[in-house]
Amino acid sequence: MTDSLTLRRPDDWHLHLRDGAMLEAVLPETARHFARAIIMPNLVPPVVTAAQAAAYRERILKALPEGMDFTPLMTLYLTEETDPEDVTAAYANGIAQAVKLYPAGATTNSASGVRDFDRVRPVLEAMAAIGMPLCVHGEVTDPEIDIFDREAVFIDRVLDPIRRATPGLRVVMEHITTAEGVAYVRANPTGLGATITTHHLVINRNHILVGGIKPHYYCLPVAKRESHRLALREAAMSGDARFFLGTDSAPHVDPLKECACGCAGCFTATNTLSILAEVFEQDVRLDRLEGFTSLHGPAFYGLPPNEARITLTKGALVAYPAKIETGAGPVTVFDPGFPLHWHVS
Ligand code: OTD
Ligand code: ZN
Ligand code: ZN
Repeated sequence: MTDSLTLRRPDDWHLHLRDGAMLEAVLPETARHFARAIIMPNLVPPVVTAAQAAAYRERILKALPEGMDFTPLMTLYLTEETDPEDVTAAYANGIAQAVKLYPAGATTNSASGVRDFDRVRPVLEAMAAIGMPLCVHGEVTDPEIDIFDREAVFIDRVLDPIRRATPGLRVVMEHITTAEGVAYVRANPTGLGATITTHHLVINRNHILVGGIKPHYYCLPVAKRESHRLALREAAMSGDARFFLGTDSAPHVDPLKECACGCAGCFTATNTLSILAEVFEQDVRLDRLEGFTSLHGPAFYGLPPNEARITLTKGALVAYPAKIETGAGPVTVFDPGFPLHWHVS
């Protein structure tokens, strides 16, 4: 039986760090284990320009505790006014690694996102020309489409047409939640990757709704039925380099989750690696964990994998706080619903 596992230090290819007091509290939770992360730009106001991304990057580095080693990889929030030249210069200068596409209204702080996809064509074409990845929140916002179908419909109505119209555009389908998402990646061998979150490997929609509503399991895209969770697990553990970890760890203070109109987002930074080790072990795939957490993402983004290593050791129950305290209020840590035994060092 394996009880110790050494991996290259992982990266998180989709992370929400927020700003101010929340940033200060959640950043160490990620930096403790992860070397790099793709930082989501959905602040209020959003991080749209290269100058805004550079300033946000400085705030992150300033909030990083002494002695911690962490590199934020910045993204630009795509709007209908985004200037293609600002985007390509940001990529060339290393200020931003990717652009983030939010359909307007699809998720938290996405109001400035894209309504008319034709209006961002020049940006997408400029990105395709230089190989800059587009990270996509793949859900339609049409009120007539059932929330559980929004990802699959987005692939057909929006993503596939955009990719066909923009040859060479490199796309990351963020936080896929469906068997259709997995199948679309598999059917398109070039220029397409997908992140998978920790929580979508663990919960299905029953976990949110059965026996009382569980606000800390509510996120977007919402968890789907069990067959989809199983498809995600299979993809994450398949060894296919197009699937990699993006936790989508998305902190909200408890009063904003535990209320009549609760915010979407699961905060998983604190215990993500212990959960993933447990999940991969459950499916007898610990040998595939390093690819998912530490190798496939850098390969997609054209970056070297980290040289540093972490060790996961199986032992007594892993203790983690139910909540972390932040200057903005308490944030509940994701509860996977099963005990954790893999310690990270
Ligand atoms: N989903 N919450 C948030 C973002 C994500 O779609 C996402 O990336 C958030 O709070 O920023 C969430 O449920
Ligand atoms: Zn999203
Ligand atoms: Zn996110």
